[in-house]
Amino acid sequence: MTSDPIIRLGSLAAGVLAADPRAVARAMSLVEDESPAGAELLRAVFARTGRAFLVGVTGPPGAGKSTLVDRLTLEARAEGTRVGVIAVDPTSPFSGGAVLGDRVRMGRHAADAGVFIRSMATRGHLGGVARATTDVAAVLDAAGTELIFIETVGVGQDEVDIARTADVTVVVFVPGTGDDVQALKAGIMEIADVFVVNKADREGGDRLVQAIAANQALQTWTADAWRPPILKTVATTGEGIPQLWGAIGEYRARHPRDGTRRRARHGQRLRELLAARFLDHLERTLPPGELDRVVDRIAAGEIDPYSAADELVEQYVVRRAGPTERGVRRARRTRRSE
Ligand SMILES: Nc1nc2c(ncn2[C@@H]2O[C@H](COP(=O)(O)OP(=O)(O)OP(=O)(O)O)[C@@H](O)[C@H]2O)c(=O)[nH]1
Ligand SMILES: [Mg+2]
Repeated sequence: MTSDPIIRLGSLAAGVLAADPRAVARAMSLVEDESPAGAELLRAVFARTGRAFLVGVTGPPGAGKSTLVDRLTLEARAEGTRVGVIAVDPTSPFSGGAVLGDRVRMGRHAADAGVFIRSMATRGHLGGVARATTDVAAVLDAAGTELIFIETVGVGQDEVDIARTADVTVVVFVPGTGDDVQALKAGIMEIADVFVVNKADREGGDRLVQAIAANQALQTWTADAWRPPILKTVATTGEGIPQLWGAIGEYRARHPRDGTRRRARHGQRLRELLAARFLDHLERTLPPGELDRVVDRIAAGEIDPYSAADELVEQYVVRRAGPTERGVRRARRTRRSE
């Protein structure tokens, strides 16, 4: 292999596009670490993304999400669809535990070249997870993965956000845990396109179905609106899985060219990148020590952080804008005061 990083990266991108498992695994690590090489790789393969369908699966810890995804993967593989699975684990401080657990459950797909499985630990920097998940999904997409499951524990806002921006969102509940009440508070009801009551072999499955239905009944539904179905499953035996698979397919068929969520994902990503680059740029433009001096003033109670931020932007961004910009701003102000 050549030592030239650009050529190396080029061959990595080629490997990803050819769905070479080692290249895909390496590429996913690069983007997950948010390394510059990861960004370069995404640049190289981006034009080949946009075909994958993202299925968000979210719900409380231990609800059976991985077992469900494992079953759904079997359904997809039976149709010859190439599958990617991204499991986001908020608890593990490093990826070891999550990877092992999911490997055990997803073990039957280990030898299947049509399935990529990735566990991502959040490593305590929650803000980065949504970002990394989008990018890991883009790598799988570029590798020709047609269906990508994203499993998140529906506890934090970040996990909920990840599930929300998938093309279809499956929300999993289990009977007898009081999760239904918590979920209503967490606002998870609104993001569901399909409800699953898993562990329906347990007591209270029907009661939970009724509770979700009662909640749904509080909303007004227009005739053509998609009303999220509420399905009972036993993921361990496969009961109800064909119905769940069918519901996902139906949702997809009913929203054929719905690019809204894809657009939302891109919009979110662009804003994140801009914010990071803007801060970077500002830190490079400011006189040395300026930021620390402002922090000192905030700490001393001389200024609040909001005014400080406004002041910095006014001084180092707005005033540096070209004369035309200034002219436009002045013209606007004059117009307003007229
Ligand atoms: N009785 C019963 N057990 C189930 C069912 N589905 C999953 N389980 C069991 O529940 C446990 C948790 O399942 P997982 O699939 O790991 O759940 P998860 O939601 O992915 O868990 P985390 O990723 O840790 O949040 C496992 O022991 C499963 O075998 C079900 O329908 N009925
Ligand atoms: Mg799991």
